[in-house]
Amino acid sequence: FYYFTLPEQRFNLYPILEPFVKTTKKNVLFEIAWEICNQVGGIYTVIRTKVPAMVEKWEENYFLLGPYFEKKAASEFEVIHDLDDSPAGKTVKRMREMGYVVHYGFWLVTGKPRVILFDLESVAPQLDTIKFNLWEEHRISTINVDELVNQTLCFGEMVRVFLKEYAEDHAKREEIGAQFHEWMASSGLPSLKKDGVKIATTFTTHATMLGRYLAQNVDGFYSKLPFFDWEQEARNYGIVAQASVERQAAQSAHVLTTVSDVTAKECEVFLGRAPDLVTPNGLNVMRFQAVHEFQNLHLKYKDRIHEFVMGHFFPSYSFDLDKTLYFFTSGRYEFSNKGYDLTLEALARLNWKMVQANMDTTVVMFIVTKQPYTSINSDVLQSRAVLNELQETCTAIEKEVGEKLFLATASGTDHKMPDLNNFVDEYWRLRLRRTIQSWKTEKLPAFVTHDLKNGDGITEFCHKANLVNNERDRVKIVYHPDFIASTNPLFGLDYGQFVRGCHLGVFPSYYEPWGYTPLECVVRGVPTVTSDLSGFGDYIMQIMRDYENRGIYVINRKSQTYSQAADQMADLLFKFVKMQRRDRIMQRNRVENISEVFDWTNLRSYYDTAHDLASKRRKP
Ligand code: G6P
Ligand code: 1S3
Repeated sequence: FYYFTLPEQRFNLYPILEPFVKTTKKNVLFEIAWEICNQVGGIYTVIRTKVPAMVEKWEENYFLLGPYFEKKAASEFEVIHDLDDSPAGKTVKRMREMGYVVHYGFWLVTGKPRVILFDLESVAPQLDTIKFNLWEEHRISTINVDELVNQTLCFGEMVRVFLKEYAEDHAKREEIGAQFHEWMASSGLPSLKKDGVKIATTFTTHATMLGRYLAQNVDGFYSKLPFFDWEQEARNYGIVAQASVERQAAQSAHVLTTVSDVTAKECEVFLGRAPDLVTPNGLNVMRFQAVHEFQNLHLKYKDRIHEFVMGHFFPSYSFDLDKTLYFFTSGRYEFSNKGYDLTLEALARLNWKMVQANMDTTVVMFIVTKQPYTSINSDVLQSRAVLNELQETCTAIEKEVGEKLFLATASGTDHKMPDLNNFVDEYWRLRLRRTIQSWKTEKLPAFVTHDLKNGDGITEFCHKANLVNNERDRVKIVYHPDFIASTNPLFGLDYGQFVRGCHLGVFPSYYEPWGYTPLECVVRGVPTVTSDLSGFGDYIMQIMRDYENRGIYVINRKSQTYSQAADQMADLLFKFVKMQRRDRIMQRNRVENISEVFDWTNLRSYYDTAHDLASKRRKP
């Protein structure tokens, strides 16, 4: 159509001819989530890592909608001051005229997409009306909810207004899609449907509210799953508002997706709708040209972990670092959901096996999560500081001895080997002696690095199983109740570097809709343990036969008892600790080789299919 008209005629003729002319509409996609420019958990990773692949497909017709939080926006968001003439820019302008505070700019992540952030304060005075309408129109009860839920309702409302305004102006010329993630972004979705807004909607859930609560609290959750009454359970746990928004959003969208088959079953029960598609999670995978690059990084960061381990353990006793393996687990503190209980049980059994077998290998298990603490344990900080002092003193002595030795041998005439002791002056001798004295301690190395406010499942287990870093134990525990950041004085590594330095990631989750942690190991060439109840484990079993040989160990938690699963895990960990270095190096190569399967350039297609389907359903 455009080819046959002059530019000035286009818009005049269009309304008259539109019914007779088949035009190709421009496709536009809005992706909406609470975690855009606002990191809370895994959804941030999904969207952020998917951006480059999305921008590649949608180019400038891709926008993200998120909440505005000043502090977070300061580091991730760059304002576009002059509103451009793009359709989205115009809708932002319109909303501002209506009195809303809306920020428009770029999200400063790889791909630099356009992002629209809503200041929730600007709609807060209307909260009562928003709640009234949710009840009147959809029978969603939101009274007496906490502040976070109120904020999500404000966000959902601003998203609704934006999309409605946008569609009114552009639906004639554009095929508009909206991709919602989770209930926190989606309280406006039922009204978009009710008002017949011309947008093809997809709702993706990354867990279900009820699944999360029930898996943690009900024994045998999976066998009882088909029989739960969602409404009654939502009332029991005081989450009626969240569960209702989630359920109605799932039912209102043209397409419902979730991240794994595992969660798909929950959707049927708790959301009253089977998902149309499973959209598995990927990463923006960056592989090195040369294989040895990532192997070198393993060695480099392992050396940094060695430093911590020396500082932490060696004042009490030492062991051979060349025969030491680093295992780790990490994630939010959901003791049984994330499988911390099973991990500890299996480690206790592994310890027993290694002691029985008289092995001289040591396993140091890092448990990285977030729990309330007052400060880093002073003994832990002290030994770290003394190690640094020891290192500095030794370096100074090494330099002094080196220089004097060179001088003495070059100028010597008697061809005798000089006595090195003569080259260290009194000052450095004394300093070294003092450092050595403050280095040694009678205490056992702490198994928690911080002073926790309260004991928890991890400390309780360690005490009960006496897994408290006794010298004879082959499995040592370092429970670090804070997430890892490069500013942390104990490791001085960021999370990705820490992962690279380890030998094995351990994540045998009980409730895990997807689970990024094992995947984050795979792309760095680190073998990992997962479970068949996690979305990732379930997916890998579907697409690969020799996953174990490739360094992905899947614990059977579906059909085994807890104790059988612990045995299976202890056996495979035992097998792992008996591997030779050469085998570990080869296994790291094999696991890293899997990375590309999980690159968003491959996995984006699942989302593309969902969006095409939504579009077809909107206009059958
Ligand atoms: C990498 C390095 C090797 C090193 C090895 C240690 O592969 O390239 O030089 O020997 O890591 O492996 P390990 O499993 O013992 O930490
Ligand atoms: C959810 O975050 P979570 O840790 O609360 O979404 C993640 C992204 O899809 C997923 O990996 C995880 O399993 C879910 O539980």
